[in-house]
Amino acid sequence: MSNFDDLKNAIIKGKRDEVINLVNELLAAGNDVNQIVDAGMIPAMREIGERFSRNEAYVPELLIAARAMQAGLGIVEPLLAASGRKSLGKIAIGTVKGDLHDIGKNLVAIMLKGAGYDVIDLGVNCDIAKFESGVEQGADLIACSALLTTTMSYMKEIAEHFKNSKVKVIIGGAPVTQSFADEIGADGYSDDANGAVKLVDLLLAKTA
Ligand code: B1M
Repeated sequence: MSNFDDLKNAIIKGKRDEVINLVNELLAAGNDVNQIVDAGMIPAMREIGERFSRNEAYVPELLIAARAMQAGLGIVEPLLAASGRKSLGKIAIGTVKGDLHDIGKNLVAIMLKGAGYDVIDLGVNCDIAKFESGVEQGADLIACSALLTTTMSYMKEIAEHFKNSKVKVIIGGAPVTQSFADEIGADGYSDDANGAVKLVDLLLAKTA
């Protein structure tokens, strides 16, 4: 008989097929889909994120866990939508204009999803109009990623564009720093995917 801890551990270890079997077993046993997500799946991504922050797990482990999480989410997502589950908030994430790097952005997106947020993935090469489209779809917060020193400057335009709106803007990516975030007036900065989740928790709780 499977339980939520088995599911959590299977996600952390990145055992995709086991995750699919466990989610199906838990559903077949009559468990509520929200409970499966809250007790098995979200804690797994929070845990792997914490390990990543403590340098006890690295990008490959995070990607493998994310892949296993995605497999589980693929099964529960239609059921969650039907259950009327309330999300913690909606985030539009994208890599900024001129920049095609998306591995870090995808990690941040999956961690946010894993933490219980609705995520609109706008993809790469996103200009302000693209981020605006995320806001039109109901995003409370915009998360921007940049990997190039030549593209991070565009974050200033994004921060300025949303300055007088109620939408929060957070930034991240290898060349980005807290002092750059302060300088351009972004609402927050994180240097990794787990930190991005904590930042969003803080910013959206403050505005709730
Ligand atoms: Co490019 N590239 N690349 N590249 N690339 C870098 C970034 C570079 C540092 C390599 C180097 O020269 N040493 C360099 C940038 C130099 C600079 O600007 N100072 C560089 C360059 C120059 C280029 C090209 C210009 C090369 C060329 O064509 N001449 C070109 C640009 C294309 C473009 O974007 N217009 C280019 C192209 C590519 C590939 C397409 C080949 C490929 C990208 C594939 C893809 O993403 N689908 C690629 C790759 C893979 C890299 C490196 C090797 C790895 C980047 C990566 O994925 N890291 C990179 C060198 C390096 O970093 N060692 C390099 C892993 C990822 C998990 O980390 O994205 O930092 P990262 O994300 C982290 C955090 O930063 C943070 O969380 C993540 C998880 O911890 N984070 C956020 C990221 N976004 C966040 C958002 C947040 C919060 C946190 O909130 C909003």
